[in-house]
Amino acid sequence: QALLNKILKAPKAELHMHIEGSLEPEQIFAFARRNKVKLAYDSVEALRAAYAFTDLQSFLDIYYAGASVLLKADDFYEMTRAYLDRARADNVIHTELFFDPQTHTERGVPVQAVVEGIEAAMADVEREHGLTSKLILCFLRHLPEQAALAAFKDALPMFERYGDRLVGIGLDSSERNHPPSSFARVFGKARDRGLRLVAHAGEEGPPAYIHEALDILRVERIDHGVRSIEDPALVKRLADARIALTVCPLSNLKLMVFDDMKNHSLKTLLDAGVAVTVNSDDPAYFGGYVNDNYVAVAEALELGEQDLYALARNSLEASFVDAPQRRAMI
Ligand code: ES4
Ligand code: ZN
Repeated sequence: QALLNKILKAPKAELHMHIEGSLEPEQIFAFARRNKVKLAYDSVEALRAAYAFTDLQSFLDIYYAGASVLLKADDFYEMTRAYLDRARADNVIHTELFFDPQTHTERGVPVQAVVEGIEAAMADVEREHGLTSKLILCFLRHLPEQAALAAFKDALPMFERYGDRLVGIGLDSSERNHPPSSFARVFGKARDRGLRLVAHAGEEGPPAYIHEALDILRVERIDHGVRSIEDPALVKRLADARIALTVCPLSNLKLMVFDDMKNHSLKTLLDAGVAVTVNSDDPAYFGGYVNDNYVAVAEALELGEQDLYALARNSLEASFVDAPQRRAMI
């Protein structure tokens, strides 16, 4: 209990958080009313009752429906502000947020409104409370690479204008049958511009997708990566190269990547020397914010003080902050 208290209070970074996944059902209904967007659910309770997922796709269908209520820069501002205020309660001192521009531009919302709203909330919270943050633009892998290339081109002015904060790109959405190698060109273009690179891999997809993300996309961190456990040579590679995994335990449980938290690969990966971090993914949908994720693995996997300290420290070390800030944080 004292140990859990310590980890709740420990300064930490959250590195795998889809900002659209922070929308609570109450917020979804409030935005829907305000923006006159029709929802397929009659009430907050009916929507929450639909949060019974069997796999990644069953979640994504509801997640994209939830995001459909976001229309104006103010909506993105309020959503981001609410998440950052919630993160402060968990002693998050730095966060790197994902957003999915294609989810919004296909509904006619300009990428400018999306980034402007999110960025303004980040700037305000940093100024008011010192919580620092960065933004990572994710491409939807269930769409063709052509769509990602178009989204990247569309967002280039955002990388110019908000370069201090909008630091990189990622790859998310349905993993099965959508290998990282399909996105080699767009990641190459981002790399040429000096952007930071991450990708979801090894959540539902095979360890081979993690190898592809490293070898072909040349990413610096792997989002999830929990199925690396099936490939001992890969585990050694991740440990030797200190490639961080941004693991999301409650997400993995809700989406049935593991049938029981006691069977989660986090502790085995940590013991093998992999730079594992703990994150919330889509906290409004998966039943917990970042501290809830620490508590869930601490209890199920009987983590000790060393383990918990390593997880929090890894999160600060794996972040994309510059060296002076990193030294000040650790
Ligand atoms: C996601 Cl859990 C997860 N996996 C892949 N893509 C996503 N987008 C939002 N949450
Ligand atoms: Zn994710």
